[in-house]
Amino acid sequence: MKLRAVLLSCACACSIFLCGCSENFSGENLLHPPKTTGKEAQIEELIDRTTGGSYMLKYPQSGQYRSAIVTEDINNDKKDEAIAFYRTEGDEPSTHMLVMYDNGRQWKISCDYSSPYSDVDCIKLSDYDYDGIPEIFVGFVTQTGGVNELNIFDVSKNGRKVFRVDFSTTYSAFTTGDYDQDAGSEILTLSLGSTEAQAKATLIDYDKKKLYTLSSCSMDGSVTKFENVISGLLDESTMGVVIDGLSDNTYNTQVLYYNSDRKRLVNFPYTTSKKSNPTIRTYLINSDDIDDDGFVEIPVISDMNSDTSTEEGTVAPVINWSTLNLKSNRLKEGIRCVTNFEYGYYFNLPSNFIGTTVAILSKDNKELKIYALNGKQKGSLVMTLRVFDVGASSDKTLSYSTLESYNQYTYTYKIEENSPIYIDSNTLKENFALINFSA
Ligand SMILES: [Ca+2]
Ligand SMILES: [Ca+2]
Ligand SMILES: [Ca+2]
Ligand SMILES: [Ca+2]
Repeated sequence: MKLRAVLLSCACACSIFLCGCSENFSGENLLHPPKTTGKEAQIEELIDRTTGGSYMLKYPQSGQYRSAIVTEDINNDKKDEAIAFYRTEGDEPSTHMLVMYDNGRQWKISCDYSSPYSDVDCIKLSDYDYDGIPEIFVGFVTQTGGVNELNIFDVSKNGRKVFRVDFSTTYSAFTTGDYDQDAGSEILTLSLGSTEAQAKATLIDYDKKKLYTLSSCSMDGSVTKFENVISGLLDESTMGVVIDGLSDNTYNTQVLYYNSDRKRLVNFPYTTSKKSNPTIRTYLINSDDIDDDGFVEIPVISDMNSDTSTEEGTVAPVINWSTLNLKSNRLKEGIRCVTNFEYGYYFNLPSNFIGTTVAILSKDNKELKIYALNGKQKGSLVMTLRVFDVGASSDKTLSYSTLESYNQYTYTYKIEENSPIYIDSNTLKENFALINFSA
């Protein structure tokens, strides 16, 4: 019985979501949300009354909050507030944002803001004025591709009043965090380059009851899309932002951080080095804290130290998961993996393999053989990673041990008995991982 109820409410939520998604905006198709019960019903009734019953909910396109009606206890009084976006006919293309609170008897409106734009990019809650109550950050999608408008709304302590902060700026991506180590959050906006404007990053801070630009710096103008923006530690005391972007047909990484000594925002490598960018890569592989130690790693892809192709195949690409050394402004290599992009796996190289081995991928990419290096030439075979189609005949797979099965493939390995470089089965298994392409 309980399960059925859960499934039903799930189906209702989905139908609201799908209607909100629809761009069909003729009068006959305006949304009348299915009647729900409890808090949701009261919020919907309030929206109904405010709009005269004819409206279409809009949902944020990116970020943490994706539903058309977001409920969250913003002012920490154990009662949720609600934020909803909608459009009404005849009022196109403007989008309304309603902020609502529960006064104990009924839901009331604390803010009805009308934006001239038709879509919502994202909502973010973050406290920049140190009063313990997060502000509501709302991005609207402008008519210019890749450009959004950021607006900020300040919620009163009792949650019953919401003021629009006299500040707005454009951005392609933005994030918030304590980037200057003063225990309060700043806002960091990132803009792509265009014919009218240079690509840049701007760090916005708060002082004397005002938001102001603390520092800004140039960004790579050839980047046309931000693939991944991640805040994290660069060293023990410096929070930075790591940005993976698409530029022509390659990907690269920029690292932004506030240099407290020089009192300015710095972009590695664009404003720190004229040398070629070591992070350029042809594979879409994003920066991440891959070992969960709080520091963000950047993938630097290189070939192993050997001739790049042989009769049996090509040298497998190696990802050097690197961190930025802020003193030298150089990348510091960390975990190294040989990678098979076609069949989607990594093999972390154990320390005794680094500088002593070469990995060769077969022409069909199904076999990855790691050899000991003999000078610069490949020497004896150490181990093999082999991908089989599920159901491959057992006389083929006989000498291999299974690591994992995924989709239609079985991933297997074999360690050579007389290998000149030591590895045991457990170490091999611990160092093998499938790539999570959806992450
Ligand atoms: Ca509340
Ligand atoms: Ca605040
Ligand atoms: Ca700060
Ligand atoms: Ca890490």
